[in-house]
Amino acid sequence: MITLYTFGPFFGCPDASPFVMKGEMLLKLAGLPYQTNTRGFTRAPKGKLPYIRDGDEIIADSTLIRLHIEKKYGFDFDAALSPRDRGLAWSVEKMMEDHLYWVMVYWRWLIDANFDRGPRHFFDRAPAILRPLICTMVRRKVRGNLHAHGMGRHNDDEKNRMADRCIDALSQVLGSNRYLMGDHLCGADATAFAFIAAGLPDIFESPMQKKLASTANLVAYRDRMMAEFFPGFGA
Ligand SMILES: N[C@@H](CCC(=O)N[C@@H](CS)C(=O)NCC(=O)O)C(=O)O
Repeated sequence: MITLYTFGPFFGCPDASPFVMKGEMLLKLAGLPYQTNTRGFTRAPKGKLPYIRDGDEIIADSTLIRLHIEKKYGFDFDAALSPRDRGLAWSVEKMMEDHLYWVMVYWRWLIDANFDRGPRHFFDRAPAILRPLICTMVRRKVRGNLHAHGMGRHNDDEKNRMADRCIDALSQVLGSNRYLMGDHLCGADATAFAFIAAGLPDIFESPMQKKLASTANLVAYRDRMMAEFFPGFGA
């Protein structure tokens, strides 16, 4: 059976990480049996989660997990989509992963109050004497990642305007569809669900959270997807 390495549920979500939620959704969409394991981070081949173990193979990165499922199991996540919609779905997914994600990282990790309510608790099991040092080091690394990506170089107003356009674009693509691209699920539903779910918890106070929470079709989509795929979690 496939093992998916995860952080575990946090903030009312099936996982703390949108990429892990995406990975789990991909396994669900493909109908593959899997188990989760929250103890794999220190052995993560690329230093990040998710990764999976599938027999003798280890595949790290949610997109590579998708490609692995497509190749090994012959599963086409986008079977219901036209060629144009395949392209659109992939683009929307990458907009969330490579753009919106970094705004989310900023609000979660670099704003003290949000960090205290959220990511600080990832380290609750570390020895008390080391916890402040670990938090400082990890936040420094996150700040460096944000700077290297480029999103971290923008002021709040600039980040907010960029995030708003992403959220509007996502909402426009979803429209009144049941799933992201229409009546049928596709691969990008894994990502759309994961990133909307990760952006909505109101313990992370931010303009981005407020914008998401006031975008009715995205909230309703999160609720529908949560009920269908993670019924234990509620909205
Ligand atoms: N491109 C990767 C991104 C995964 C990723 O950024 N994971 C984050 C959590 S959201 C992580 O594990 N970060 C740990 C670290 O950078 O130390 C994917 O699609 O899986």
